[in-house]
Amino acid sequence: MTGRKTNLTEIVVLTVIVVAMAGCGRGRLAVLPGADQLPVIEELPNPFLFSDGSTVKTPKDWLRRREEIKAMMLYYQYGHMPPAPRNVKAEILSSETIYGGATKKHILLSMGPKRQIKVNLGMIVPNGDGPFPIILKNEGKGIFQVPIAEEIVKRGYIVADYARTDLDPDEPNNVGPAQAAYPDYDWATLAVWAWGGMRAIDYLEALPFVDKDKIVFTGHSRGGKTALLAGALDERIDLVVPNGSGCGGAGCYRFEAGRAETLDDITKPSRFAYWFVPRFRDFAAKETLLPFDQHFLKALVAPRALLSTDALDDIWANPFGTQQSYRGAVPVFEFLGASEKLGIHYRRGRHDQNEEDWRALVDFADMVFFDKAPPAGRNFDELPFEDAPKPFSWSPPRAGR
Ligand code: GTR
Repeated sequence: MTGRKTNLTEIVVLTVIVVAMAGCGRGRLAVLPGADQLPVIEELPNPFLFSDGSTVKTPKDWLRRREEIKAMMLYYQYGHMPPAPRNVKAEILSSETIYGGATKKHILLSMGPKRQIKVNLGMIVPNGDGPFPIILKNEGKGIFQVPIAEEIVKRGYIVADYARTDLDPDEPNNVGPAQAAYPDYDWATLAVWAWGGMRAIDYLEALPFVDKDKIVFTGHSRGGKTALLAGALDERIDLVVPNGSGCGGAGCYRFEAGRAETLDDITKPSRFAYWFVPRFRDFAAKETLLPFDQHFLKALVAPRALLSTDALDDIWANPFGTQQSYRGAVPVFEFLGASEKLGIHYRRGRHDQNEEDWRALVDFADMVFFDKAPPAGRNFDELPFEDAPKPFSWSPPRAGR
């Protein structure tokens, strides 16, 4: 056991250094231990523990640990993305006035080698000069699908959405346009979609009427997984709102209640194996070997803001596990002095990002961006599974020690 631990430590430390030095190109990536070399961790792993066994003691230490967590989660779960191409170009295909003064624009973004990746982006901008906070959503096919867009625009927010399937069509055994443009990267579909959101932000944050300190990124279900991944990695995103994201998103792998989707379910070749790197399936029915759980992804967002919105009857999306990973992320937000930036919201009902979810999102955004108190009865720290046992035994370091 001791011998194995020493090896593991050495490999992980070396790998992190190599990854940091080499960038993200697949050919140059070092190898982390395989599932069969990793120790069993029954509880939610300790995010403050470096892979060499030392602990985070200061917020500065956390920055180093954050890089380690990023490297690990991309290696085992999502794959590595190419850097920003810095050549995102926008063509405005149409522009019209709606809602008595707002502007609705259909934009085609092109990017990457030979600008061969093309992504449709929709945007509705309130009347006036701004700068306005912006809510960007990733969609499947099609754009302009936010259910209460008019209400949100009237509350002073830009709503925007992009068609993630323009980057990757959401089919197995398919090399989509983004993967074809960057064949040297091992990015799986969720990473491709998240990267597309970051590229939309490259364009949006440079617009004079966009408040680049108030960028929200959201999505539903597989789009929620996408949103959380992008939000964990891209520090330009000020508020991340995964909705109904469950397995591979805001739910954790180690704990679930009822028949929620498991790592084994989601990575089956007949289902969504292609959303993840192939080695992720090595952890099917062996979740306790994962050196992380999804509270690590949430922790990467801190000290920026994160709200997960979920439906209590959406059992497959593991609302219970979302509460447990929220609890696992709380200590990191607290440690970084950002406890009020982490929120959770449940409603009754099924798998959807409905009007109620959107209203919760905008109320939370109003609170973190403008210090506006939420309407009476709206809480962002209410845990519906009151009897759930605490999913970890570690305690957070005291900041500044
Ligand atoms: C389900 C899948 C979930 C979720 C959902 C969706 O079938 O099991 O992980 O992603 O699809 O995107 O609607």
